[in-house]
Amino acid sequence: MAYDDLRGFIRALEKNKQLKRIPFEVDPKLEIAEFADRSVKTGGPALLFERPKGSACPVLINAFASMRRMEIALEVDSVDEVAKRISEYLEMRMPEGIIGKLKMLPKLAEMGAFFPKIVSKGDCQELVKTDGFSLYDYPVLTCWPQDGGPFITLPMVFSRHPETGKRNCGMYRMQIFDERTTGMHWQTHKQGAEHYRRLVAEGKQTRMDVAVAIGSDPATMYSAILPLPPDLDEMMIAGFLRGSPVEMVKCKTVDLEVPANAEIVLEGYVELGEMRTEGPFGDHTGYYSLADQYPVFHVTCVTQRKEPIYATTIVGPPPMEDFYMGKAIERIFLPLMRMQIPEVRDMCLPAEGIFHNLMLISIRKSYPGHARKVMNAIWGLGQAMFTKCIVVVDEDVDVQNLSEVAWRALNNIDPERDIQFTMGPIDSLDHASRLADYGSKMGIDATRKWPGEGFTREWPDVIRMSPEVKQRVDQLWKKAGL
Ligand SMILES: Cc1cc2nc3c(=O)[nH]c(=O)nc-3n(C[C@H](O)[C@H](O)[C@H](O)COP(=O)(O)O)c2cc1C
Ligand SMILES: [Mn+2]
Repeated sequence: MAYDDLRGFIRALEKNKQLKRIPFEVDPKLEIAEFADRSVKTGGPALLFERPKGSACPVLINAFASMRRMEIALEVDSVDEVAKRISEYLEMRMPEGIIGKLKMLPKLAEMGAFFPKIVSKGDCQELVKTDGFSLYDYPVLTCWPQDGGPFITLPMVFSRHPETGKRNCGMYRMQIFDERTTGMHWQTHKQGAEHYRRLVAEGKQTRMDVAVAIGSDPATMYSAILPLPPDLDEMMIAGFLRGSPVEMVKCKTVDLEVPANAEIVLEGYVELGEMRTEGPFGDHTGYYSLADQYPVFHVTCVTQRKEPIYATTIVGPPPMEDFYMGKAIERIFLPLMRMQIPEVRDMCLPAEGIFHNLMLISIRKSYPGHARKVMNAIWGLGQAMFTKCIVVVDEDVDVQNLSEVAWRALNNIDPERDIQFTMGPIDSLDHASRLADYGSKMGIDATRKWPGEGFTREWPDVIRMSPEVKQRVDQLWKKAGL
Protein backbone atom coordinates (compact mmCIF):
# COMPACT_ATOMS: atom_id res chain seq x y z
CA MET A 1 0.00 0.00 0.00
CA ALA A 2 1.44 3.34 -1.07
CA TYR A 3 2.04 5.90 1.65
CA ASP A 4 -0.62 8.61 1.69
CA ASP A 5 1.85 11.29 2.62
CA LEU A 6 4.92 12.19 4.64
CA ARG A 7 3.11 11.25 7.84
CA GLY A 8 2.48 7.72 6.62
CA PHE A 9 6.21 7.42 5.96
CA ILE A 10 7.04 8.77 9.42
CA ARG A 11 4.70 6.18 10.98
CA ALA A 12 6.42 3.41 9.03
CA LEU A 13 9.85 4.62 10.10
CA GLU A 14 8.70 4.70 13.69
CA LYS A 15 7.17 1.25 13.50
CA ASN A 16 10.47 -0.08 12.17
CA LYS A 17 12.42 1.66 14.94
CA GLN A 18 14.08 3.90 12.38
CA LEU A 19 13.04 7.24 13.83
CA LYS A 20 13.77 9.13 17.01
CA ARG A 21 11.70 12.05 18.22
CA ILE A 22 13.59 14.88 19.86
CA PRO A 23 11.15 16.53 22.27
CA PHE A 24 13.29 19.44 23.44
CA GLU A 25 14.34 22.65 21.76
CA VAL A 26 17.15 22.43 19.18
CA ASP A 27 18.30 25.29 16.96
CA PRO A 28 17.77 24.95 13.17
CA LYS A 29 20.85 27.11 12.94
CA LEU A 30 23.70 24.53 12.85
CA GLU A 31 22.53 22.41 15.81
CA ILE A 32 20.04 20.24 13.91
CA ALA A 33 22.67 19.75 11.21
CA GLU A 34 25.19 18.53 13.78
CA PHE A 35 22.61 16.07 15.12
CA ALA A 36 21.89 14.82 11.61
CA ASP A 37 25.57 14.46 10.71
CA ARG A 38 26.36 12.49 13.84
CA SER A 39 23.33 10.28 13.41
CA VAL A 40 24.10 9.32 9.83
CA LYS A 41 27.80 8.76 10.54
CA THR A 42 27.02 6.42 13.44
CA GLY A 43 24.23 4.48 11.73
CA GLY A 44 21.65 6.31 13.84
CA PRO A 45 17.96 6.80 13.09
CA ALA A 46 15.98 9.45 11.24
CA LEU A 47 15.27 12.41 13.51
CA LEU A 48 12.06 14.31 14.12
CA PHE A 49 12.71 17.55 15.97
CA GLU A 50 9.43 18.42 17.64
CA ARG A 51 10.54 21.79 18.95
CA PRO A 52 12.92 23.52 16.56
CA LYS A 53 13.89 26.87 17.99
CA GLY A 54 11.86 29.76 16.60
CA SER A 55 9.23 27.75 14.71
CA ALA A 56 6.05 25.84 15.42
CA CYS A 57 6.82 23.38 12.66
CA PRO A 58 8.59 20.05 13.42
CA VAL A 59 11.66 19.13 11.35
CA LEU A 60 12.19 15.70 9.77
CA ILE A 61 15.73 14.85 8.71
CA ASN A 62 17.64 11.70 7.66
CA ALA A 63 14.40 9.96 6.63
CA PHE A 64 16.26 8.33 3.69
CA ALA A 65 19.62 8.05 5.42
CA SER A 66 20.26 4.27 5.31
CA MET A 67 19.60 1.41 2.91
CA ARG A 68 16.91 0.13 5.29
CA ARG A 69 15.17 3.50 5.22
CA MET A 70 15.40 3.61 1.42
CA GLU A 71 13.67 0.20 1.43
CA ILE A 72 10.96 1.46 3.76
CA ALA A 73 10.59 4.56 1.57
CA LEU A 74 10.14 2.45 -1.56
CA GLU A 75 8.22 -0.31 0.29
CA VAL A 76 10.57 -3.11 -0.74
CA ASP A 77 12.82 -5.59 1.03
CA SER A 78 15.67 -4.62 -1.26
CA VAL A 79 15.96 -1.78 -3.77
CA ASP A 80 16.95 -4.45 -6.30
CA GLU A 81 13.24 -5.28 -6.39
CA VAL A 82 12.62 -1.91 -8.00
CA ALA A 83 15.36 -2.64 -10.55
CA LYS A 84 13.71 -5.99 -11.24
CA ARG A 85 10.32 -4.38 -11.80
CA ILE A 86 11.90 -1.96 -14.25
CA SER A 87 13.64 -4.82 -16.08
CA GLU A 88 10.31 -6.60 -16.46
CA TYR A 89 8.84 -3.61 -18.24
CA LEU A 90 11.92 -3.11 -20.37
CA GLU A 91 11.86 -6.74 -21.42
CA MET A 92 8.19 -6.63 -22.30
CA ARG A 93 7.83 -7.68 -25.92
CA MET A 94 4.82 -8.00 -28.18
CA PRO A 95 3.63 -11.43 -27.13
CA GLU A 96 2.82 -14.18 -29.61
CA GLY A 97 -0.78 -15.29 -29.99
CA ILE A 98 -3.95 -14.33 -28.24
CA ILE A 99 -3.13 -16.03 -24.93
CA GLY A 100 0.14 -14.14 -24.68
CA LYS A 101 -1.59 -10.87 -25.45
CA LEU A 102 -4.21 -11.54 -22.77
CA LYS A 103 -1.47 -12.32 -20.29
CA MET A 104 0.04 -8.92 -20.96
CA LEU A 105 -3.16 -7.03 -20.18
CA PRO A 106 -2.70 -6.80 -16.40
CA LYS A 107 0.80 -5.39 -16.91
CA LEU A 108 -0.53 -2.78 -19.30
CA ALA A 109 -3.38 -1.92 -16.94
CA GLU A 110 -0.81 -1.54 -14.17
CA MET A 111 1.05 0.89 -16.39
CA GLY A 112 -2.05 3.05 -16.75
CA ALA A 113 -2.10 3.36 -12.97
CA PHE A 114 1.19 5.24 -12.93
CA PHE A 115 -0.05 8.43 -14.55
CA PRO A 116 -0.64 11.30 -12.15
CA LYS A 117 -4.22 12.21 -11.43
CA ILE A 118 -5.63 15.71 -10.98
CA VAL A 119 -7.77 16.06 -7.88
CA SER A 120 -9.81 19.09 -6.85
CA LYS A 121 -8.76 19.26 -3.22
CA GLY A 122 -5.53 18.65 -1.41
CA ASP A 123 -4.28 18.72 2.16
CA CYS A 124 -1.49 20.98 0.97
CA GLN A 125 -4.08 23.74 0.57
CA GLU A 126 -5.70 23.58 4.00
CA LEU A 127 -4.32 27.06 4.53
CA VAL A 128 -3.80 29.52 1.68
CA LYS A 129 -1.77 32.62 2.41
CA THR A 130 -1.30 35.30 -0.21
CA ASP A 131 -0.40 37.87 2.39
CA GLY A 132 1.08 38.04 5.85
CA PHE A 133 3.40 35.07 5.44
CA SER A 134 7.12 34.79 5.98
CA LEU A 135 9.60 32.12 5.01
CA TYR A 136 11.18 32.71 8.41
CA ASP A 137 8.11 31.03 9.96
CA TYR A 138 9.59 27.71 8.85
CA PRO A 139 12.53 26.03 10.57
CA VAL A 140 14.82 26.21 7.54
CA LEU A 141 18.28 24.96 8.45
CA THR A 142 21.52 26.81 8.35
CA CYS A 143 23.65 23.72 7.74
CA TRP A 144 27.32 24.68 8.06
CA PRO A 145 29.23 27.58 9.64
CA GLN A 146 30.23 29.30 6.39
CA ASP A 147 26.84 28.92 4.67
CA GLY A 148 25.41 32.09 3.13
CA GLY A 149 22.20 31.66 5.13
CA PRO A 150 19.42 29.17 5.68
CA PHE A 151 18.71 26.80 2.76
CA ILE A 152 15.65 24.77 1.85
CA THR A 153 17.42 21.53 0.95
CA LEU A 154 14.70 19.03 0.02
CA PRO A 155 12.33 20.99 -2.23
CA MET A 156 10.44 19.59 -5.19
CA VAL A 157 10.70 22.41 -7.73
CA PHE A 158 8.00 22.32 -10.42
CA SER A 159 8.12 24.17 -13.72
CA ARG A 160 6.81 23.75 -17.23
CA HIS A 161 8.67 23.57 -20.56
CA PRO A 162 7.39 26.57 -22.52
CA GLU A 163 7.48 24.74 -25.87
CA THR A 164 6.12 21.32 -24.96
CA GLY A 165 4.12 22.29 -21.88
CA LYS A 166 5.65 19.29 -20.14
CA ARG A 167 6.14 19.41 -16.42
CA ASN A 168 9.45 18.93 -14.64
CA CYS A 169 10.19 18.34 -11.01
CA GLY A 170 13.76 18.69 -9.78
CA MET A 171 15.34 19.06 -6.39
CA TYR A 172 17.25 22.34 -6.35
CA ARG A 173 18.26 23.94 -3.06
CA MET A 174 16.87 27.36 -2.23
CA GLN A 175 18.67 29.92 -0.10
CA ILE A 176 16.36 32.12 1.94
CA PHE A 177 17.17 35.76 1.12
CA ASP A 178 14.29 37.39 2.99
CA GLU A 179 10.69 36.76 4.03
CA ARG A 180 9.52 36.14 0.47
CA THR A 181 12.58 35.64 -1.69
CA THR A 182 14.95 32.74 -2.21
CA GLY A 183 17.68 31.69 -4.56
CA MET A 184 16.89 29.09 -7.23
CA HIS A 185 19.94 26.87 -7.55
CA TRP A 186 19.08 24.93 -10.68
CA GLN A 187 22.43 24.17 -12.21
CA THR A 188 22.91 24.88 -15.87
CA HIS A 189 22.49 21.22 -16.97
CA LYS A 190 19.21 20.69 -15.11
CA GLN A 191 15.69 20.93 -16.48
CA GLY A 192 14.59 23.95 -14.44
CA ALA A 193 17.49 25.90 -15.97
CA GLU A 194 16.52 24.67 -19.45
CA HIS A 195 12.91 25.83 -19.00
CA TYR A 196 14.25 29.19 -17.91
CA ARG A 197 16.56 29.44 -20.94
CA ARG A 198 13.75 28.53 -23.34
CA LEU A 199 11.52 31.20 -21.85
CA VAL A 200 14.27 33.80 -22.16
CA ALA A 201 14.86 32.76 -25.78
CA GLU A 202 11.16 33.02 -26.61
CA GLY A 203 11.13 36.57 -25.26
CA LYS A 204 7.35 36.50 -24.78
CA GLN A 205 7.20 36.96 -21.04
CA THR A 206 9.24 38.39 -18.22
CA ARG A 207 8.43 35.83 -15.55
CA MET A 208 8.55 32.09 -15.14
CA ASP A 209 5.98 30.38 -12.93
CA VAL A 210 7.49 28.07 -10.33
CA ALA A 211 5.88 26.02 -7.56
CA VAL A 212 7.83 24.32 -4.81
CA ALA A 213 6.42 21.45 -2.77
CA ILE A 214 8.11 20.47 0.49
CA GLY A 215 7.37 17.13 2.18
CA SER A 216 5.31 14.45 0.42
CA ASP A 217 5.13 10.67 0.35
CA PRO A 218 8.68 9.31 0.04
CA ALA A 219 8.50 7.99 -3.55
CA THR A 220 7.27 11.34 -4.81
CA MET A 221 9.99 13.22 -2.95
CA TYR A 222 12.59 10.78 -4.19
CA SER A 223 11.48 11.11 -7.81
CA ALA A 224 12.69 14.74 -7.78
CA ILE A 225 16.34 13.68 -7.64
CA LEU A 226 16.24 10.88 -10.21
CA PRO A 227 18.42 11.47 -13.28
CA LEU A 228 15.58 10.99 -15.75
CA PRO A 229 15.53 11.95 -19.42
CA PRO A 230 14.43 15.60 -19.76
CA ASP A 231 10.84 15.08 -20.83
CA LEU A 232 9.96 12.16 -18.59
CA ASP A 233 7.51 13.31 -15.92
CA GLU A 234 8.91 12.67 -12.45
CA MET A 235 5.33 12.35 -11.18
CA MET A 236 4.75 9.42 -13.54
CA ILE A 237 7.89 7.71 -12.23
CA ALA A 238 6.75 8.44 -8.68
CA GLY A 239 3.47 6.71 -9.56
CA PHE A 240 5.45 3.71 -10.80
CA LEU A 241 7.60 3.62 -7.66
CA ARG A 242 4.67 3.85 -5.25
CA GLY A 243 2.41 1.64 -7.37
CA SER A 244 -0.35 4.19 -7.25
CA PRO A 245 -0.89 7.46 -9.12
CA VAL A 246 0.36 10.68 -7.60
CA GLU A 247 -2.59 12.94 -6.88
CA MET A 248 -1.88 16.43 -8.10
CA VAL A 249 -3.79 19.58 -7.23
CA LYS A 250 -3.79 22.83 -9.20
CA CYS A 251 -1.86 25.64 -7.58
CA LYS A 252 -3.84 28.66 -6.38
CA THR A 253 -1.91 31.39 -8.17
CA VAL A 254 0.28 29.79 -10.85
CA ASP A 255 -0.48 27.48 -13.76
CA LEU A 256 1.19 24.42 -12.26
CA GLU A 257 0.17 21.38 -10.25
CA VAL A 258 1.78 20.02 -7.09
CA PRO A 259 1.35 16.79 -5.10
CA ALA A 260 -1.92 17.20 -3.17
CA ASN A 261 -0.41 15.51 -0.12
CA ALA A 262 2.47 18.00 0.26
CA GLU A 263 3.13 19.61 3.63
CA ILE A 264 4.04 23.07 2.37
CA VAL A 265 3.83 24.66 -1.10
CA LEU A 266 5.51 27.87 -2.21
CA GLU A 267 3.99 29.43 -5.32
CA GLY A 268 5.62 32.26 -7.19
CA TYR A 269 7.83 33.28 -10.05
CA VAL A 270 11.38 33.71 -11.20
CA GLU A 271 11.94 37.07 -12.86
CA LEU A 272 13.82 36.40 -16.10
CA GLY A 273 17.23 38.06 -16.06
CA GLU A 274 17.28 38.74 -12.34
CA MET A 275 20.35 37.17 -10.73
CA ARG A 276 21.64 37.29 -7.22
CA THR A 277 24.60 35.94 -5.31
CA GLU A 278 23.78 32.49 -3.94
CA GLY A 279 25.95 30.58 -1.47
CA PRO A 280 28.40 29.67 -0.20
CA PHE A 281 26.86 26.35 0.80
CA GLY A 282 28.42 23.34 2.51
CA ASP A 283 27.78 20.92 -0.33
CA HIS A 284 27.68 17.20 -0.97
CA THR A 285 31.25 17.30 -2.23
CA GLY A 286 32.26 17.85 1.40
CA TYR A 287 33.50 21.31 0.43
CA TYR A 288 31.71 24.61 0.40
CA SER A 289 30.43 25.38 -3.05
CA LEU A 290 31.44 28.96 -3.74
CA ALA A 291 29.01 31.83 -3.98
CA ASP A 292 27.77 32.32 -7.54
CA GLN A 293 25.05 34.08 -9.51
CA TYR A 294 21.69 32.28 -9.65
CA PRO A 295 18.08 33.24 -10.44
CA VAL A 296 15.79 34.55 -7.72
CA PHE A 297 12.47 33.00 -6.70
CA HIS A 298 9.74 35.35 -5.49
CA VAL A 299 7.13 33.66 -3.34
CA THR A 300 3.69 35.17 -3.85
CA CYS A 301 1.54 32.58 -2.12
CA VAL A 302 2.08 29.87 0.48
CA THR A 303 -0.32 26.97 0.84
CA GLN A 304 0.11 24.37 3.55
CA ARG A 305 -1.43 21.95 5.97
CA LYS A 306 -2.67 23.43 9.23
CA GLU A 307 0.26 21.90 11.10
CA PRO A 308 2.91 21.09 8.56
CA ILE A 309 6.05 19.05 9.08
CA TYR A 310 9.17 20.47 7.46
CA ALA A 311 11.21 17.81 5.63
CA THR A 312 14.87 18.54 5.05
CA THR A 313 18.36 17.09 4.72
CA ILE A 314 21.94 18.20 5.02
CA VAL A 315 24.78 17.38 2.68
CA GLY A 316 28.49 17.47 3.53
CA PRO A 317 31.49 15.19 3.88
CA PRO A 318 30.33 11.69 2.88
CA PRO A 319 28.55 9.53 3.71
CA MET A 320 25.45 11.64 4.24
CA GLU A 321 21.77 11.04 3.61
CA ASP A 322 22.23 11.78 -0.10
CA PHE A 323 24.73 8.90 -0.39
CA TYR A 324 21.94 6.41 0.38
CA MET A 325 19.59 8.15 -2.03
CA GLY A 326 22.36 7.90 -4.64
CA LYS A 327 23.12 4.27 -3.83
CA ALA A 328 19.49 3.40 -4.52
CA ILE A 329 19.72 5.30 -7.82
CA GLU A 330 22.77 3.21 -8.71
CA ARG A 331 20.79 -0.01 -8.17
CA ILE A 332 17.54 1.18 -9.75
CA PHE A 333 19.17 2.65 -12.85
CA LEU A 334 21.48 -0.28 -13.59
CA PRO A 335 18.90 -2.07 -15.79
CA LEU A 336 18.22 1.17 -17.67
CA MET A 337 21.91 1.67 -18.25
CA ARG A 338 22.25 -1.92 -19.39
CA MET A 339 19.52 -1.38 -21.93
CA GLN A 340 21.81 1.09 -23.70
CA ILE A 341 25.16 -0.46 -22.74
CA PRO A 342 24.32 -4.17 -22.40
CA GLU A 343 27.92 -5.26 -21.88
CA VAL A 344 27.82 -3.57 -18.44
CA ARG A 345 27.63 -6.17 -15.65
CA ASP A 346 27.63 -3.98 -12.58
CA MET A 347 28.53 -0.48 -11.47
CA CYS A 348 29.43 1.17 -8.20
CA LEU A 349 29.47 4.82 -7.17
CA PRO A 350 31.53 4.81 -3.95
CA ALA A 351 30.61 7.33 -1.25
CA GLU A 352 33.99 9.04 -1.54
CA GLY A 353 33.29 9.78 -5.20
CA ILE A 354 30.18 11.90 -4.42
CA PHE A 355 28.14 10.35 -7.28
CA HIS A 356 29.96 11.98 -10.14
CA ASN A 357 33.65 11.82 -9.28
CA LEU A 358 34.11 8.08 -9.55
CA MET A 359 32.30 5.24 -11.28
CA LEU A 360 33.58 1.68 -11.09
CA ILE A 361 32.13 -0.45 -13.83
CA SER A 362 32.56 -4.07 -14.87
CA ILE A 363 31.99 -5.18 -18.44
CA ARG A 364 31.92 -8.34 -20.50
CA LYS A 365 34.70 -7.41 -22.89
CA SER A 366 34.10 -8.62 -26.44
CA TYR A 367 36.31 -6.60 -28.76
CA PRO A 368 39.42 -4.42 -28.77
CA GLY A 369 38.79 -0.97 -27.32
CA HIS A 370 35.60 -2.11 -25.63
CA ALA A 371 36.40 -0.43 -22.30
CA ARG A 372 36.85 2.90 -24.08
CA LYS A 373 33.58 2.48 -25.92
CA VAL A 374 31.86 2.02 -22.55
CA MET A 375 33.54 5.13 -21.09
CA ASN A 376 32.36 7.20 -24.04
CA ALA A 377 28.84 5.82 -23.75
CA ILE A 378 28.73 6.79 -20.07
CA TRP A 379 29.99 10.28 -20.82
CA GLY A 380 27.10 10.56 -23.26
CA LEU A 381 24.43 9.17 -20.98
CA GLY A 382 22.25 11.76 -19.21
CA GLN A 383 23.65 12.96 -15.90
CA ALA A 384 26.31 10.22 -16.04
CA MET A 385 28.05 12.72 -18.34
CA PHE A 386 29.41 14.35 -15.18
CA THR A 387 31.48 11.28 -14.23
CA LYS A 388 34.98 12.61 -13.66
CA CYS A 389 36.74 9.28 -13.36
CA ILE A 390 35.55 5.95 -14.79
CA VAL A 391 37.37 2.72 -13.97
CA VAL A 392 36.46 -0.15 -16.29
CA VAL A 393 37.26 -3.68 -15.16
CA ASP A 394 36.51 -7.16 -16.51
CA GLU A 395 33.36 -8.96 -15.43
CA ASP A 396 35.13 -11.21 -12.92
CA VAL A 397 35.94 -8.21 -10.72
CA ASP A 398 33.40 -7.34 -8.03
CA VAL A 399 33.00 -3.58 -8.33
CA GLN A 400 31.15 -3.40 -5.01
CA ASN A 401 34.41 -4.42 -3.35
CA LEU A 402 36.58 -1.31 -3.48
CA SER A 403 39.67 -3.12 -2.27
CA GLU A 404 39.34 -5.72 -5.01
CA VAL A 405 38.91 -3.02 -7.65
CA ALA A 406 41.97 -1.11 -6.44
CA TRP A 407 44.06 -4.28 -6.38
CA ARG A 408 43.01 -5.52 -9.80
CA ALA A 409 42.92 -2.14 -11.56
CA LEU A 410 46.30 -1.02 -10.30
CA ASN A 411 47.84 -4.31 -11.42
CA ASN A 412 46.28 -4.18 -14.84
CA ILE A 413 47.22 -0.75 -16.08
CA ASP A 414 50.12 0.67 -18.00
CA PRO A 415 49.10 4.21 -17.09
CA GLU A 416 50.29 6.01 -20.18
CA ARG A 417 48.58 3.49 -22.38
CA ASP A 418 45.39 2.86 -20.41
CA ILE A 419 44.31 6.26 -19.17
CA GLN A 420 42.12 8.19 -21.53
CA PHE A 421 41.41 11.88 -21.06
CA THR A 422 38.54 13.70 -22.62
CA MET A 423 36.86 17.10 -22.34
CA GLY A 424 33.23 17.86 -21.68
CA PRO A 425 30.59 19.23 -19.34
CA ILE A 426 31.51 19.11 -15.64
CA ASP A 427 29.20 19.13 -12.65
CA SER A 428 28.59 22.70 -11.47
CA LEU A 429 29.79 21.73 -7.98
CA ASP A 430 33.27 20.75 -9.19
CA HIS A 431 35.70 23.31 -7.81
CA ALA A 432 38.84 21.94 -9.49
CA SER A 433 37.91 22.15 -13.18
CA ARG A 434 39.70 24.93 -15.07
CA LEU A 435 36.39 26.56 -15.93
CA ALA A 436 33.00 26.33 -14.26
CA ASP A 437 30.92 23.54 -15.85
CA TYR A 438 33.63 22.57 -18.37
CA GLY A 439 36.75 20.49 -17.99
CA SER A 440 38.42 17.13 -18.34
CA LYS A 441 37.47 13.60 -17.39
CA MET A 442 39.51 10.46 -17.09
CA GLY A 443 38.78 6.88 -17.99
CA ILE A 444 40.97 4.02 -16.84
CA ASP A 445 40.91 0.88 -18.92
CA ALA A 446 41.75 -1.70 -16.26
CA THR A 447 40.55 -4.67 -18.27
CA ARG A 448 42.90 -7.42 -19.34
CA LYS A 449 44.66 -6.26 -22.52
CA TRP A 450 44.30 -8.21 -25.73
CA PRO A 451 46.65 -8.85 -28.67
CA GLY A 452 44.10 -6.92 -30.75
CA GLU A 453 44.95 -3.94 -28.60
CA GLY A 454 48.66 -4.35 -29.28
CA PHE A 455 49.40 -6.35 -26.14
CA THR A 456 51.51 -9.30 -27.27
CA ARG A 457 53.07 -10.31 -23.97
CA GLU A 458 51.60 -13.13 -21.93
CA TRP A 459 48.89 -12.11 -19.41
CA PRO A 460 49.04 -13.96 -16.07
CA ASP A 461 46.14 -15.54 -14.19
CA VAL A 462 44.97 -14.26 -10.82
CA ILE A 463 46.22 -16.55 -8.04
CA ARG A 464 43.55 -18.92 -6.73
CA MET A 465 43.99 -22.13 -4.69
CA SER A 466 42.56 -25.28 -6.28
CA PRO A 467 39.14 -26.28 -4.91
CA GLU A 468 40.27 -29.83 -3.97
CA VAL A 469 43.03 -28.52 -1.75
CA LYS A 470 40.67 -26.02 -0.19
CA GLN A 471 38.18 -28.75 0.60
CA ARG A 472 40.82 -30.95 2.17
CA VAL A 473 42.25 -28.14 4.26
CA ASP A 474 38.74 -27.27 5.42
CA GLN A 475 38.77 -30.57 7.28
CA LEU A 476 42.39 -30.43 8.42
CA TRP A 477 41.79 -26.89 9.64
CA LYS A 478 39.21 -28.16 12.11
CA LYS A 479 41.45 -31.01 13.11
CA ALA A 480 44.20 -28.54 13.88
CA GLY A 481 41.77 -26.73 16.17
CA LEU A 482 42.19 -23.47 14.27
C1 LIG B 1 19.64 16.72 -1.37
C2 LIG B 1 19.86 17.08 -2.81
C3 LIG B 1 20.05 18.41 -3.17
C4 LIG B 1 20.26 18.77 -4.49
N1 LIG B 1 20.46 20.08 -4.80
C5 LIG B 1 20.61 20.45 -6.10
C6 LIG B 1 20.76 21.82 -6.44
O1 LIG B 1 20.81 22.70 -5.59
N2 LIG B 1 20.88 22.14 -7.75
C7 LIG B 1 20.85 21.20 -8.74
O2 LIG B 1 20.91 21.56 -9.91
N3 LIG B 1 20.71 19.88 -8.44
C8 LIG B 1 20.59 19.49 -7.15
N4 LIG B 1 20.44 18.17 -6.83
C9 LIG B 1 20.47 17.17 -7.91
C10 LIG B 1 19.20 17.18 -8.73
O3 LIG B 1 18.07 17.07 -7.90
C11 LIG B 1 19.21 16.04 -9.74
O4 LIG B 1 20.28 16.26 -10.62
C12 LIG B 1 17.92 15.88 -10.51
O5 LIG B 1 18.00 14.74 -11.32
C13 LIG B 1 17.62 17.06 -11.39
O6 LIG B 1 16.39 16.85 -12.03
P1 LIG B 1 16.10 17.41 -13.50
O7 LIG B 1 16.88 16.56 -14.47
O8 LIG B 1 14.63 17.24 -13.67
O9 LIG B 1 16.53 18.82 -13.56
C14 LIG B 1 20.25 17.78 -5.50
C15 LIG B 1 20.06 16.45 -5.14
C16 LIG B 1 19.87 16.09 -3.82
C17 LIG B 1 19.68 14.66 -3.46
MN1 LIG C 1 13.47 16.01 -14.93
